[in-house]
Amino acid sequence: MLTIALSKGRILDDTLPLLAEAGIVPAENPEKSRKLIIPTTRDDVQLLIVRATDVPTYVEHGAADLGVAGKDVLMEYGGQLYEPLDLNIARCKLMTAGKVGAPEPKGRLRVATKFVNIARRYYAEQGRQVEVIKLYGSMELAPLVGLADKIIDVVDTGNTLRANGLEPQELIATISSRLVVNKASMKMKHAELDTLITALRQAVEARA
Ligand code: PRT
Ligand code: MG
Repeated sequence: MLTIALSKGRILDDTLPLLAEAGIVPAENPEKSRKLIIPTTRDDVQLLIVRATDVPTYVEHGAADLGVAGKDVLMEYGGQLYEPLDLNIARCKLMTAGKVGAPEPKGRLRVATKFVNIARRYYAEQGRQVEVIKLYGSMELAPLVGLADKIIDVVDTGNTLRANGLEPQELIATISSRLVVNKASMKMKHAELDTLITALRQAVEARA
């Protein structure tokens, strides 16, 4: 059995067509089903539906053999995972953002984000003193109410920033979703995984 961890929303939407080209189709619609383990048209493959930020955890611990996660989530997680394939989906940018026209604060910068590890690393590399404030969502609010000077978040169109009077500032990384594979599975199930990864790679390349 191969178990694949996926999150609902944009990653599922963009991954299902690639899996279909590799011959794997869910037996029921994961977006509508309340089930968290979804069988597929291949009786040796099942899907686990988990939160986007939990995908690396399921894969690293071997509860799933493989999964799909944004590079932002992987950079924040750290951990020991194989990352054999860039699926080139759910593309966006990881950026700093602040209030439009706000002057660069002197001294210690307050940065609100759910990406606390990335934030600490980024500002440490610049030798900049920061206070990192952990949030779980609605990061755009923080500079508006004086909780933070800046945020770090993923940006696609930039509409969410603009709607809140914020502007993108520094680019930290360009992001896409990656296939991640458990290290022990890569050894124990090498033939099956190799076939699947090759099929997915061909599906990705056929689109480029
Ligand atoms: O929603 P949940 O809290 O469960 O987790 P999540 O937000 O991490 O998951 P999900 O499904 O929203 O995102 C999964 C992955 O998609 C992320 O890890 C990114 O790699 C990638 N991705 C691509 C994005 C976006 N584009 C994106 N635009 N993730 C989030 N957004 C947010 C953005 O922060 C903003 O709030 O969508 C909103 C709209 O963006 P704009 O710039 O188009 O306005
Ligand atoms: Mg989300």
